[in-house]
Order: sequence, then C-alpha cells, then structure tokens
Amino acid sequence: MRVIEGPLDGSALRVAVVVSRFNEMITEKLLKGATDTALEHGVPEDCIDVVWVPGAYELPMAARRLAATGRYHAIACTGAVIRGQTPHFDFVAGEAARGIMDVTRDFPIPVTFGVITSDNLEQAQARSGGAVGNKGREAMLAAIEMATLFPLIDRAHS
Ligand code: INI
Repeated sequence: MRVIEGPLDGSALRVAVVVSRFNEMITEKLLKGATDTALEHGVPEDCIDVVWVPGAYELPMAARRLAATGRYHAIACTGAVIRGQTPHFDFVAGEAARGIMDVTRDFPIPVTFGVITSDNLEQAQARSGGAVGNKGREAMLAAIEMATLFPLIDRAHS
C-alpha cells in the first residue's frame, strides 16, 4: 500500500485568487483568508495574484483565463451568494460551481471553490472568519494541497 498526500508547502507555488465584488463586505474577508493562508504556507508574496470580478457568476470566466496562461499552479475562487438577496441564487451559485469544475476538467491545475452559498447574511458572516471558519482560507488550503499532490501522483506513475 502506498499513501500519497500533498504537503501544505506553498514555497514553490504561484497561485491566483479570484474574488467577486458582489457582497464585498463578505468577500474581502474571504480574500484576506485566502492570501493570509497562502503566505502562512510559504507562497512568496510576489507569487500571489489577486483578480477581482463583478460577481460569483464571473468567477469561472476569470479562472479559465488565468489557467490558460499556464503561469499558475493553483487558483482559488472566492465569492458569496446569499439566497435571500436574489431569485437568481440557484443560477448564480450553480453556474459558479459548475463553471469552476469545468475549468478543472480542461486544465491540469486545481481550481478550488471558496464560494459561500448561504440563506442569509448571518450565515455568510459565520463562514467568512466567524464561528464556521473562512471559506477563502479553506479554498487556499485545498489549492495548495492539490497543487503539491498532482506532481506526486504523476511521479508515482512515471
Ligand atoms: N453575485 C454574487 O456573487 N452573489 C450574489 O448573491 C448575487 N446575487 O444575489 O444576485 C450575485 N449576482 C451577480 C452575478 O454574479 C453576476 O455578476 C451578474 O448576474 C452579471 O453577470
């Protein structure tokens, strides 16, 4: 049996965070969670790019463009879709999730999902540095782990 795990060592990584402006009082905390986590895990500051987009619906579009440059080892997408604010909730949240997964199918890097999908503002606050953690931090941790895992999988089969 062999166990393959990606170490949370970002020192050799170049990453991007895509962050949506909609619900910015929430998403700015997700962004900080993501960038703080990248720095804490050794990603050099000049290897972290932050890209703002209007809303969660636009996250996959920017992630795709970033992935296509071939310059990043991982991309973390962050946003906040709050059900009470829009009848479009299911479309916006669903398309963001599906679109991000589509990018991971088309490019060989992890693109992670740090999008809060909540019923109300209180739940969003709890997931952006409150009682239930920080989705931006989670997305960056997952991005680092997957980006260091992929070459280990490749190496195990070469
Ligand atoms: N975008 C969000 O990121 N969160 C939301 O809660 C939201 N609501 O409520 O509508 C939202 N809408 C904007 C959407 O993401 C696009 O920016 C817009 O439809 C233009 O394409």
